Amino acid sequence: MTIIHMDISIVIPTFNEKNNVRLITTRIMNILNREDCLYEIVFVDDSSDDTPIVLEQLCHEFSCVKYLHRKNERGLASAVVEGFCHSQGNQIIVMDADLQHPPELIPLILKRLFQADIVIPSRFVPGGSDGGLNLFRKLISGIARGIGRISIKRLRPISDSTSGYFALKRSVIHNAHLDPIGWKILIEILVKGKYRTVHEIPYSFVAREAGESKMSIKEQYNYLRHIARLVNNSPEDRKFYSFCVIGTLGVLINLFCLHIFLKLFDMGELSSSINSSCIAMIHNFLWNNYVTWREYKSQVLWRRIIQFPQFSLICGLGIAITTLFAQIFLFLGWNIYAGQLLGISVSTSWNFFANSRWTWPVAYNETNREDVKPVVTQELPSKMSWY
Ligand SMILES: Nc1nc2c(ncn2[C@@H]2O[C@H](COP(=O)(O)OP(=O)(O)O)[C@@H](O)[C@H]2O)c(=O)[nH]1
Ligand SMILES: [Mg+2]
Repeated sequence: MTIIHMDISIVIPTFNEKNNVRLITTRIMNILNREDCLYEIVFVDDSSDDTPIVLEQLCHEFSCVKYLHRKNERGLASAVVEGFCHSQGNQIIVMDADLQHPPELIPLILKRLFQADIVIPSRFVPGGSDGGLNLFRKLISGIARGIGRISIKRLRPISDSTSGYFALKRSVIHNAHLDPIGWKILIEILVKGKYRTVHEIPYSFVAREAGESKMSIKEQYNYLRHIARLVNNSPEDRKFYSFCVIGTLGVLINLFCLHIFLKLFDMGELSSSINSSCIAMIHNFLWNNYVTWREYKSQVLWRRIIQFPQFSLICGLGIAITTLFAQIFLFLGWNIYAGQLLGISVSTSWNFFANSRWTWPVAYNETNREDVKPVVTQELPSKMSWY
């Protein structure tokens, strides 16, 4: 038996693309037949129209074409995962069937895939454009990308993390449990994959000529669910949100206790304020110890003893930072609420950083060890003059 060593798999999800699949196949073949490589084009199809018939014809005509038809199943991202399982190439390129992703970029993508683990043709690096989208879609897509970047650390340096056009070495997804919701398979790979380097290439997203977009409001909702699930499963991202939620709860508890001490116990203002702050601080410490940094509780006794005073000291400095901002704004004749708000943002970041660094130091070390920060590079448009 001869074992065929496949170099490249092009995975293409399709839903009702009968007028596009032949075109995309011939354009890819025209390009890859010029390269010295063994390749396959794998369509994963959920269509309810005649697309499977055209795909069947293509399979008979060209040995490099394969297709898989899923009955009663939908989902772009899950189709791509299925494509990963049924393909063999060491290098995988994922692209849409509707020619919005120019196949002419493939040679450059493959060249860059020698140096980088993941290559992303991007609409948002200098030289790229998302001209193929209308203004409303551009706005929605921008907001979606922004939410992803704010929520998930690994997406932050990537300019086009929602791109449907990307390439990766198979080793990136080896042993990764890919379980995406909806459409955006690339964010799943960027969060769960094993990689060191990402390279972005500018390209122009072209307008669709045949067929219509299947993007819907439901898919935007699925995207938010997907982001929420990824955050929940990623300790490095979950920690900060958990810290903020506990901090907000702490403020409410602080105000509630202040009210009780003043009105029910008739205590003085100063002692009511100090007592309620202490209660809130204990509340925050316990929750952070058992939830935010739950994976990193120290086993060393002396460290456990000094943890609470350390936490209080750091948070005390945080209160001083907030007060300082409010006072500076007041001094400059600006709005004190704006100053307080800015102070809260700065002190929250300080509290989180300092407690990660000193109160739960194992967490800090672990985070740094696990999180070998991927290097993200971008192609200079001048290098692409041939394209
Ligand atoms: N297998 C599969 N492919 C899909 C599904 N929805 C969309 N696609 C394909 O995914 C690609 C991108 O979809 P498209 O509607 O062009 O999205 P847009 O470019 O964001 O407007 C196209 O090749 C579609 O045929 C689906 O549910 N299953
Ligand atoms: Mg499209």
